[in-house]
Amino acid sequence: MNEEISKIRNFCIIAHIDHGKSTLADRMLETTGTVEKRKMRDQILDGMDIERERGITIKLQPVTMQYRGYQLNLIDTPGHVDFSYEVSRSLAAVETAVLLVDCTQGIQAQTLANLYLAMEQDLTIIPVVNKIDLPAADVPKTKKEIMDLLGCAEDEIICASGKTGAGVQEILDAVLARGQAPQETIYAGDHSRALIFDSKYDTYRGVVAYVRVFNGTLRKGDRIKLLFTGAASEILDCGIFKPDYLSTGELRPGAIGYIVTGFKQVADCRVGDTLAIAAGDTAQIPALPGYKEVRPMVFASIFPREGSDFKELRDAMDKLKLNDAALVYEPERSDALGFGFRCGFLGLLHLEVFQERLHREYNLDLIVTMPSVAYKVMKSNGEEIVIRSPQRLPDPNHIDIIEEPWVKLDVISPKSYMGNIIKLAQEKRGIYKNTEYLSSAGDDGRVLLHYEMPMSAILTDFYDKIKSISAGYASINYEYLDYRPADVVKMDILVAEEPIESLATIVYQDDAQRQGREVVEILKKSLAREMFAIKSQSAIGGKIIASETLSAMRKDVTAKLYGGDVSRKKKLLEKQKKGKKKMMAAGKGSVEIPPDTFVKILKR
Ligand SMILES: Nc1nc2c(ncn2[C@@H]2O[C@H](COP(=O)(O)OP(=O)(O)OP(=O)(O)O)[C@@H](O)[C@H]2O)c(=O)[nH]1
Ligand SMILES: [Mg+2]
Repeated sequence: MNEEISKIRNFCIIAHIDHGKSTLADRMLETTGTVEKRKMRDQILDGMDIERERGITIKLQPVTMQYRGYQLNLIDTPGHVDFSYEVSRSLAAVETAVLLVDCTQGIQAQTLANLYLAMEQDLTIIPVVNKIDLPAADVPKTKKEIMDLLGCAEDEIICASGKTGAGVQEILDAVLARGQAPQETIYAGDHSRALIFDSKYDTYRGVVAYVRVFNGTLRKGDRIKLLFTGAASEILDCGIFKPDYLSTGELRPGAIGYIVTGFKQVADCRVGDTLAIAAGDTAQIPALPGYKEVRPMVFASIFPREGSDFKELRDAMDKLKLNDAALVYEPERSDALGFGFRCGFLGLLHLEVFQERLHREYNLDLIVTMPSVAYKVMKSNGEEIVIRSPQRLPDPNHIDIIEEPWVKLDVISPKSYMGNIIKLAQEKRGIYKNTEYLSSAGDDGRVLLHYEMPMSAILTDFYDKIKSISAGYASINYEYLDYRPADVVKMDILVAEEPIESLATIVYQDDAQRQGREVVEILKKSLAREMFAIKSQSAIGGKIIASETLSAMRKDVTAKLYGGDVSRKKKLLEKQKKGKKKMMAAGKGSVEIPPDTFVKILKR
């Protein structure tokens, strides 16, 4: 191994959401003098506005630091379950994972999920008990949980605080001492190769690839070829993250950095692809192991509010897709809403964030349909189709069986909330499998409950409910399991007698009445009063199952006419009546459905 590569350490920080990854990264950036004091701010690696506003990490973020003569390449990762693809892609670029556990919370569902991802990659795990400055800190108990989980010795666990900076040097030293240096993978050829683990569209630089170099050196001006897409170009510039782009002109073996690719089409540059320095035939160059395809869990359609914005929407989607590898989409056309895209997401937060990015970064005004899982339909003629949108559900007479996706659900909770959780899971059609005890820490120990559950239940309010019945202590993780038969029907929603396509959903037959009621009640509350009464209705197969009416606002047009002139008063009232008729006739255009209505309906 050459001298230089032995002085590199690549590592990730992984943890459950909010356990303090980005804050700890701040302290590392300070300790290593990577960011000037005056430029420092909280969670500096959370660069996007949405990340800062919501206080959560959404995107992985690499940064290069110098420490005791070593080059440390850190990747900060998100903790929320919807962004776990960011974590798994980061893990493939590093040798070491610093696993944080907030000592007021203990091991949570994503602690486990992310740890298992790191173990699959054979990474060195450095366990850290974090937030030891908090009054509610329970360090011994958290240490015990970690030892039970990893089978490690107590003195391998580092105690730290991202608030006070305690333990930060110790963690960095452990990354140097316990973490492996990157290895140049051995293979017969001598081409330089790098793994693309993320990418981004930059207004000035165009398509930028985030890479981990596995063999050789990449230099500005080199001809490059992507082994999967076959796209060829030239390195226009390359460098490292400080955390802003810092041009270095070359990337050495083992390094993590960025490459300005010169690709004209964003589709050319795919995460998981191998970037090789080569011109001409590349058939003899083996590709690096890429990534598993992600399986979208939630589908919703996105339409521009103004039909003329469709091209802008398509362009924005392509660019955002480059920075959001978990997103899938295909064009769609709807009679009521025009041209748009059917999109697949990993969860509701993913959908929310994507929608918000389209709005903020591309200034697009959108209509988003009610999110839904993908159903499998066996038609009576034997044909099997996948339905990702309620609109596409065939006529019930032509359906033999509908199947819905199920997930394997893990819930971690203090023992005392177990009863509440079991009750909630039952209401959501969950099937209880078994319970594991996380630690032998007596009566206040915590449990890991295993369930199987329809994915649609988790899509709606499950996460919020589980938080509220456990005083915020329980956490969940889930993964796709299989498809199972479901007795479901399409429920239409009508406002002012007009079907509102974006609000149609697929519901359980035995629950349709209740859901239909709830939706019209929410609509009644969220619609703005008009000059005419607005009826909201739920319907199944053309049959109204629930209805609510929001009464008209009666503008008193005659109020200003005191006394006298009866004929004028009559005329004015006539005019008002006509106005009402006109508005009613305007149909769907006349009643505004507030954009947050679907979130209210989902989270009812
Ligand atoms: N008291 C105390 N608070 C901390 C510490 N570390 C983080 N916090 C707070 O915990 C919250 C979450 O911190 P983040 O650093 O954003 O957590 P994260 O793990 O990066 O969160 P995600 O990236 O969204 O998963 C913030 O309000 C921090 O101020 C710590 O060591 N002590
Ligand atoms: Mg973070």
